[in-house]
Amino acid sequence: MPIRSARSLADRDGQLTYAEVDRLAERAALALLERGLRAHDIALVQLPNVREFVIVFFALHKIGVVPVLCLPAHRRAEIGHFAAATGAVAYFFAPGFRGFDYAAMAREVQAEAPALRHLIATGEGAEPGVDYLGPWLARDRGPGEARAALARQRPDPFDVALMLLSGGTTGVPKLIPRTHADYLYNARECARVLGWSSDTVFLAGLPLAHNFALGAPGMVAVLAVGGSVALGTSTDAEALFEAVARHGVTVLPATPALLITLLDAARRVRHDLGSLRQVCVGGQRMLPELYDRLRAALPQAVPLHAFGMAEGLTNLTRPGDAPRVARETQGRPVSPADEIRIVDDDGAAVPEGEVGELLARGPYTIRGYYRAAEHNRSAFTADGFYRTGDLVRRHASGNLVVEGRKKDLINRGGEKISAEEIENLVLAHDRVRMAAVVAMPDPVMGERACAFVILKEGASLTLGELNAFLLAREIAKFKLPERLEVVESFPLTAMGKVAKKALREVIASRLHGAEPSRA
Ligand code: J2J
Repeated sequence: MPIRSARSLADRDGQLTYAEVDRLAERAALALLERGLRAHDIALVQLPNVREFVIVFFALHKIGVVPVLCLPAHRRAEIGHFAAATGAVAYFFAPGFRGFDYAAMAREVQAEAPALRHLIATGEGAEPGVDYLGPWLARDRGPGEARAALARQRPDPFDVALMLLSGGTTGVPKLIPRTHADYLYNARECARVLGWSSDTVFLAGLPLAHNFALGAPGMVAVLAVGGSVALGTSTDAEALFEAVARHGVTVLPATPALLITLLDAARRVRHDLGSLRQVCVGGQRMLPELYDRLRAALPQAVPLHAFGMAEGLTNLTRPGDAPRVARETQGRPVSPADEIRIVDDDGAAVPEGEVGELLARGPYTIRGYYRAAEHNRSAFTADGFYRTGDLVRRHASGNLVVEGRKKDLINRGGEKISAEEIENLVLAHDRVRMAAVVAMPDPVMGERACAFVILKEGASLTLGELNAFLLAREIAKFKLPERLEVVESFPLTAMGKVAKKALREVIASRLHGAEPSRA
């Protein structure tokens, strides 16, 4: 069914008006209150892009419970860590999503997290110890009771509203606390600069748990201006194109990796994509060549760059930017109150137009990660600027161009993998003496993870063996190294640290066939 009326939410089960979403969120909020959840409690939310994501998100906001937005791909290691780090009292999941048994994982996590009292699943069911959203959402209590009970719970706008997960350069992902006021402001500024309105129909195919699809510029931004949101659980080209045609989608967010797949499919697709007005590309740099392909394939849609981060600062190109600026730059901050600096290794401003690290401060950029005092000392400057770890330069137009990064992570199709996190796991293998995980170039994903290892005397190891070992640690699959390079020694920097830049060059040249591969 096309989204004909503004102000609606559609998923594969049909369409809901804002009022219906609100009523369902009220019902869920009341059920949570009855089970003893209270303001400032923390809840892990691991839901795909289905209506329950939106209902639970707003239900928690109504009573001041803080969702930690986990990715559906996360597994026991990550979920267990979030539960332990936050003392979460509730965990929301979709039992059989993509064939994975989330209920079994929930039980295992719960066994080690005494505070985790409530396991709450979508749909209906009868697993002991699990509550189901289905019956909660079906129970009508009349508006009087609901409104009165919820009015007393209304959170303060400056309270933490949600926690996002950091792209991660540290051993374990850091949690990013965002307040109601800052998040909504960020989302509204995105909607404003992109000219969104009640005519906007946004297709969330990327996970809503990501800041990009959630708010900047995502679902919350669309809802803030009375537009409509279509939810998709698949990033399959056929499914997304079908959704564009069915709902009359005007805005499609994508990573460059997804866009490449979509453009390849666009040649043979039969769906009508004529409604698309903006394709918003972020998470990784979209190269000018990809921008050109997008323009040629969808001439009616404006390609936009989104260079954002869950920590705050959102940069966007504007629909009115000159073609050269729109093609070559990653945009500029959305708020006039955003402050940015581009600095060298000593923290001094680089000369205009030169490359340096981007620092950001402003009304919606965090001043610290959750419970990470020590990490915060290095991740922020003394005067409160967030060190993004991104290397940028200012374009003559004033927009920013992303030239690289300082931080030690792998950006796999927009999904961030902390090198340190994976190195620690690889090092736990009893045949491994030293490990360094680096990015290797990939034509679609942009980057994939390559593990360089030094083995113990006489030992051998294959990629399959390593990954079986890592999977047994129950981590998200997207973090697995996709290539293993066994070496005798690591190049070192002058400081005696592993020279990752040199390792990146080694693997890049091997992939280009300059040197024979040993994997
Ligand atoms: C280059 N690098 C980019 C881009 C993010 C909008 C869009 C993306 C994110 C996101 C987001 C990039 N070109 N266009 O939160 O609101 C890299 C940078 C950045 C890191 C943040 C949003 N867009 N990046 O990707 O928190 O390295 O947010 O610091 O997942 O992704 O990652 P994340």
